[in-house]
Amino acid sequence: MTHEFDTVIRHGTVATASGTMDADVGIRDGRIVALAESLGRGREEIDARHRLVLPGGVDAHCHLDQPVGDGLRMADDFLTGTRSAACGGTTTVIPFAAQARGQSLRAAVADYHARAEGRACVDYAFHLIVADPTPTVVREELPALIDTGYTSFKIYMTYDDLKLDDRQILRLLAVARQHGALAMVHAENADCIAWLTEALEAAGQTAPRHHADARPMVLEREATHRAISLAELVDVPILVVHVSGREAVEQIRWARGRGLRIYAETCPQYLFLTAEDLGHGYEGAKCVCSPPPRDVANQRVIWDGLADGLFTVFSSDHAPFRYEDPQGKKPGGQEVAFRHIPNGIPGLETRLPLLFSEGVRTGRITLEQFVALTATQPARLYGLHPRKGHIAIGADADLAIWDPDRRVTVRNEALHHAVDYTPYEGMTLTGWPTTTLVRGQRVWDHGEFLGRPGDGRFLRCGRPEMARPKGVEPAPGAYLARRPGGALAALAGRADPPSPRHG
Ligand code: DUC
Ligand code: ZN
Ligand code: ZN
Repeated sequence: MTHEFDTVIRHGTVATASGTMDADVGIRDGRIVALAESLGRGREEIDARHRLVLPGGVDAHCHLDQPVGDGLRMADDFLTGTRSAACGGTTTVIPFAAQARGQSLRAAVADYHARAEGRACVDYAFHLIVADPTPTVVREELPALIDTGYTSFKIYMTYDDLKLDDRQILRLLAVARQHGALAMVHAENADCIAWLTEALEAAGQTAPRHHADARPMVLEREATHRAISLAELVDVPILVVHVSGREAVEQIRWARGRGLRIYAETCPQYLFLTAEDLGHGYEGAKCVCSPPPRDVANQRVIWDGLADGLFTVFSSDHAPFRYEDPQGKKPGGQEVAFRHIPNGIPGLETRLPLLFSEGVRTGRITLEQFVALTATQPARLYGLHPRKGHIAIGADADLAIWDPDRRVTVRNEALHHAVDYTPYEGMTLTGWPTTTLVRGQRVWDHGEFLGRPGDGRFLRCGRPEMARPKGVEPAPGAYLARRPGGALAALAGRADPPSPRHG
């Protein structure tokens, strides 16, 4: 008997970012080749009656096997991290190839490829982290990497080993503009954090809960405003990552009101955790992340931003450190002062079920918004559309089949990451993916992980359409940048000239 398709997913409700339909999905050679009320036979048939068929999630912000130094180590590598992603309905991840100071950006990328190859179980692309924007990096390495499919990079405004000053940020934004990349910004004011940390330590206030005291919202607000202003000067879009609450949201709304292309990301920790979760003795270290979780009123602001379109993407910011681990939240086996606790919480597997249960099931956001925030828009924003994050003819058959009524109480022992806790332990959620397919292959099916290390493919990202400058009523910086061989281009790679003298 001949089959028209490799696989047919039958009788499901197919949801995209623009609507839902009752349809069969026909898959051949790893791609979606037909969508119709009723399709011919497939070699494999999946019954999706009473199920939702969604694009597999695109988690555009997660950290896997990223070198962190200081004797610390991330718990998840590309195998355990992507396994966990697949079991939570995510089919593409975009973690970070991080440059260390003094390291070439190309070397950082080569090292990161070696970590992923042969281990990833879902498809992956890389963002870059630029920590050392030397003239060679800015003039040669970064443009060459953008050309070859690494079209987004993260800029830090905090952390001593990563932070860049405004002039360095401007240079990188000019490169993003010139070469069509998207800059992502971690917006917190480093000097203010350092000052508050010193004061808290002097007062003996070193418990994990003081991590939140050292990073109040005003510091996120200031840095967000500054990042927006720098982007306006250069006339280039940016994405503000992991927005935590009202103060940063207000800055982004203000920027949008001015017609600037400022995109925003938020994460589960800002919907489901508060600063009080840092307050249970040293166990609070489990919820140490930056920016820190805020309070219930700020959670509402984030929900509003998801519902009204302020947020472009919803990512996990999975940054996995084990709690009972001398390379994790207890460095050297000790309960340490908050400044030494590695930042980050796990969330790759729970990202989608949390938002589905508490967003879609409660009516806070629509199913279409859910798909847009978790799959379609991340793919667009990072140059993976229309291949990823979308159900359409020709797209990769990356799909998650959801039981929208399934009740699951989150237990870390049932998750598939290598972290020894989840901040969401004991939450009961409604809705969970029963089956996940990557390019037509089942990687998660009714409680069983079926993926194979090495089956995940590296994705070269295109230049994102959303990263295009406005090019309207340009700021002076933009004018300079647009001229062929213009002044801003020339400045991009220059070493710092001496500062003007005073007096
Ligand atoms: N920023 C991130 O994006 N992830 C983890 C920690 C941090 O500060
Ligand atoms: Zn960050
Ligand atoms: Zn992160």
